[in-house]
Amino acid sequence: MIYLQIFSGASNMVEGVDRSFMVIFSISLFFLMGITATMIYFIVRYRKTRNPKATQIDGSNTLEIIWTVVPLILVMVMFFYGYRGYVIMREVPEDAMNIKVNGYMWDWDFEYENGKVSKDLYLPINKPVKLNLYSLDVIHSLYIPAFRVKEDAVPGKENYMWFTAQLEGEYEVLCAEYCGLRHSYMEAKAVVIPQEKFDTWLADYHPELNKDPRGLEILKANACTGCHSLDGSKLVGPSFKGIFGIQRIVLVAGKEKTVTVDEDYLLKSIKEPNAEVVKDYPANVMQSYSKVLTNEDMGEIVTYIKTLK
Ligand SMILES: [Cu+2]
Repeated sequence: MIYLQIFSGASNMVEGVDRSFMVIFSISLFFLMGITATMIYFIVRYRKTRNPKATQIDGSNTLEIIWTVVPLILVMVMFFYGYRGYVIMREVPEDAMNIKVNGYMWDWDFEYENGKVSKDLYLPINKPVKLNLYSLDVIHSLYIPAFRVKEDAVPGKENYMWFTAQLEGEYEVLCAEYCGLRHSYMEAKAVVIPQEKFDTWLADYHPELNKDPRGLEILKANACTGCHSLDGSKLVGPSFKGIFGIQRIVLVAGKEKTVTVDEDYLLKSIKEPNAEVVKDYPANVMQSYSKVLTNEDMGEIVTYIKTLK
């Protein structure tokens, strides 16, 4: 696990961001120390026993000009370094490699130009890449601290970031916009490898083998798996694993009832998720999917859930 990553040359954005940070940090540190020291000096120098009668001061043009002009210059200096770093981030080189990033509750998908989809962000070293950011549900934010890049993925809006990875290694990818219960699990790896290795990795793609069953595709596309695991682990809702055919205690209007998880129950749970909620799971968390999914889609989901023994 990588806790802190201060790799000075991990990407081409590091220099601009770190310089801007250090400029603001130095100015802030200077004033923090200066103001604190002056304050302590004044408390001692002008305490009641030493200075019993307060002096009345009536304006000073010189002072007012100084404390207007000096901060103005300082914020312009901060703006200059911030802007210089920012402009580079928004101007994507023409030869950049495009990667489509889908953020959803609660995972990242990285889709390459040949259609390969990866859970981790593989990157060739010294090659500019443009990440086109999309969200399938709520606002997320793609954050790679070591590369000093962070951009929001906003539903219904296109956003992007670009950078050149300059140091081989593995780096943390995080979500930096609180997006719900499993926000903190929304992590991935950025893996920077030499171009030849990357080409091999990218070419190792077999759409016909990798293709998910249709039901699973629908579950993923609608972010169902954010709340319902496929491996038996308990998330917000019950896991889909081994669920078909078993009996469950559900609550119907506050009363317990035993149901068999069959096709009818699964379809009803998709259309009216709050009608018969399994005991010990929160109610009113899921919304109805009757307007989102077609009957055919729902059938595919049920067919897929049957296979999860
Ligand atoms: Cu998120």
